[in-house]
Order: sequence, then structure tokens, then C-alpha cells
Amino acid sequence: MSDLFDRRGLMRGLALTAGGLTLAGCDKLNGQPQFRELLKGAEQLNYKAQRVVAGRDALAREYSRLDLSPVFRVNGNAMPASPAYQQHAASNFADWRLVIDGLVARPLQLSLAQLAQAPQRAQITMHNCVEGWSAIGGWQGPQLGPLLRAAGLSTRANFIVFHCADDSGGAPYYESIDLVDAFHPQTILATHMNGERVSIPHGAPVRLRVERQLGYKHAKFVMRIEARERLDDLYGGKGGFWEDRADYAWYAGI
Ligand SMILES: Nc1nc2c(c(=O)[nH]1)N[C@H]1C(S)=C(S)[C@@H](COP(=O)(O)O)O[C@H]1N2
Ligand SMILES: [Mo]
Repeated sequence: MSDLFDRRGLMRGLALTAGGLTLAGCDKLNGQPQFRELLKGAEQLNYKAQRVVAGRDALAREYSRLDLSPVFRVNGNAMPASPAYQQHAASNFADWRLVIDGLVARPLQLSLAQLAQAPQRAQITMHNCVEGWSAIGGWQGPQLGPLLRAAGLSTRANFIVFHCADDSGGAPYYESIDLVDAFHPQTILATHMNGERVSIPHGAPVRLRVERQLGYKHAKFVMRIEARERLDDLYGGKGGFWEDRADYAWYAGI
């Protein structure tokens, strides 16, 4: 990515329209029928309350190294069954590329080395699973926002979708977030957990951390990031694997 970021992780040669993109987030979304449909009842209250009370840039609580959980449970799929994924795993993801496409001016295919050159963030946070467990872990990786800017995110994009390598009963795992969370400083594509490469069970080579939401939003085994205008025409139409399957809330604010 030497052509996208310089050695200090600053983008060069690209128009930086950060303010415009960020503003395109929440306010634009709230006015849209298909978006309001997505957020119903209590969930919409939760979404609005958090956006108003906590603010779009409020940080999720961060912890110290002393707080790290001795055991961080593995949940959901621990190893994607797809032969393509297993080949990448066997070669330590040397030829793997993260695709960023959809409503972007410049689709990207980024290696792990390129992801390591993008602006990074490290954070120690609490993971909360709806199934009733939590754990504190340390995560590091490139922030999502600068990558989307590098790809030239279109003003028509309202949602960022994460396509994963795994499936359950033939239904691919996927997740999605709005642009407020996509550009939130703590939203990272974690390549490292507790100082080591993210292991396969925890989502190698890259797993999303979207710290203000519940565990199932944190997509593991992310292969492709797609910018979209709407979600209702994708898979079950509710913006995520568990949202489609079990009516989990799309906005899973903690
Ligand atoms: N691709 C994918 N991502 C996933 C899951 C999954 O099964 N597949 N499970 C989710 C759930 S419910 C939780 S709680 C966390 C678990 O992450 P962990 O295994 O690192 O603890 O991943 C989330 N992301
Ligand atoms: Mo979970």
C-alpha cells in the first residue's frame, strides 16, 4: 500500500473528504425509510439514545493489561470449512488479500503487510456475548475509516458489510454497520490479539472489532468489505447472519 499510505500511515495523493463522509453517516441514515424499517421499536430507541447520550465519537471503555482475561472463549465458528480458506490458513495467509469494494471509487485488495502499514490502533476492551459471557482482550489492527477513505467511499454508501469465510448450514456469516461506527476510532480490523497474530479460532487473518456493540457484530474471518446503499436486498435482508436467522438486533449497542 506504499501508494496509499506513507511511512507514518498518512494517506497521500488522495482527496481527504473525512468530514463529508462522517456527516453522511447518522443524520442521512435516520431519514431513510429502509433504515428506519431496519431499526424497530426498542432497538431504534437504543440506537438513538446511544447516539445522543454517548455521541458519535464516544469511546467504549478501555482497560489495562492487568485486566486481560486469562481465558478468552472461542464462540461460534472456529474454523471455516471452505477449501479456499483452509489453503490460506495452510500458507499462513501469505497470498490472502482483503477485498474492499462495492460503492467505492477505487476497489482495493490488501495484503496483511499492506494492512500493517495503514493507521493502526491498539485497545483493551470487554467483549460481551449475548449468550451471557464476557472477556477482556487486547486488540490491534488498522482502523477501518482510513481504509474506506483510501478506497474512495462513495457518498451513496450508507452501510459497510463484512463478508466472512465461514457459513452455518450453507448460510454465509456476514455483518454490517453504519458509517458512524465504520469511522469510529475504535473500529478496527484486528490482526493481533493480546500481542500475537489473531488465531484461526478467533478469526484469522482479520476480525472486526466494533467496540460499542455486542459480540455477534464482531465478524471473524473477514474476506471482503463491501460498501452498500441498502441492506434489505442482501441475504435475509436484516444486515447480518444472526439478524436474519434469529431476529437479533441489527444495532446491538451495549
Ligand atoms: N465469521 C464469524 N464471526 C463471528 C461468529 C461466527 O460464528 N462467525 N460468532 C460471533 C459471536 S456470537 C461472538 S460472541 C464472537 C466470538 O468471538 P471469539 O470466538 O473471538 O470469542 O464472534 C462473532 N463473530
Ligand atoms: Mo456471541
